[in-house]
Amino acid sequence: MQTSDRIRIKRNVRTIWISDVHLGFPGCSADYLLAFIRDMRCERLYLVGDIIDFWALKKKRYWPQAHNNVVRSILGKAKHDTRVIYVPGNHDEAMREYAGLTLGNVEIHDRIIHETADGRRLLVMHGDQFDSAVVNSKFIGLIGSSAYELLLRMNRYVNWWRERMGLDYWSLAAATKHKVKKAVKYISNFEQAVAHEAHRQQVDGLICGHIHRAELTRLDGVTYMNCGDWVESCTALVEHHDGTIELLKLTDEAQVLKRMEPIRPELAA
Ligand SMILES: [Mn+2]
Repeated sequence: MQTSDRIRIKRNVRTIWISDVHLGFPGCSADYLLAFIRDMRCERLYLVGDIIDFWALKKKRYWPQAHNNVVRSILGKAKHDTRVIYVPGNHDEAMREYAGLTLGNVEIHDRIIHETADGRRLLVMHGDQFDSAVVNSKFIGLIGSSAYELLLRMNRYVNWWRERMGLDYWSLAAATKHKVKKAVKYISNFEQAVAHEAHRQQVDGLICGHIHRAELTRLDGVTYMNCGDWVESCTALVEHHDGTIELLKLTDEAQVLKRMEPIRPELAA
């Protein structure tokens, strides 16, 4: 059965956010993603990091045709009527050096604020920036202090260490299976750090990825949205033309997991 026969969406939306695609990693569900991208029309497509998995490619060269097709499909959208914005993550960190540039119609930003049709301001970033704080719950207690700010600035060294130790998101996936308590603590620390950052940046919400756990919820007065991933969950966030945001899961049919109505629909274009 062809993947394209199974997924029929044909939807026109204002914005799509996807993250943690991990092209170059054998676990990437490239066929599903391709079907999703081809069936959606959008004005803006945000690639919220870990799109190409350079860590996996460094270990083993793996790049099947399906992964080329995903890249071509995205570049094709960028060439025509979609504004494509690439916000790199830790697995494609090299792209961060090119923040501010537009390569092949793809804009690269380290982080960027998206304004919804109903006027909400959402900060879009990958989320690995919080790693140094979330790995240990002692650090999360430092939120708001100068030690916490320093910790976040030191994060690139944490990533460097993680890459060399061969630690990546799988440590979380493994933790979920074997040490449920620890994983729950990790996720709640991550969400707390996200909410804090949203307040600090004075935005209405934050969209990220990184922990491979899709979410759309209110937290400490801000909206926390996580794109999930295209390794296991096959999820995406979409914004409709009135500012409604939905979390979609690609199964046989696109399934709406969670939905957030526009706050001020009268402002919607
Ligand atoms: Mn990541």
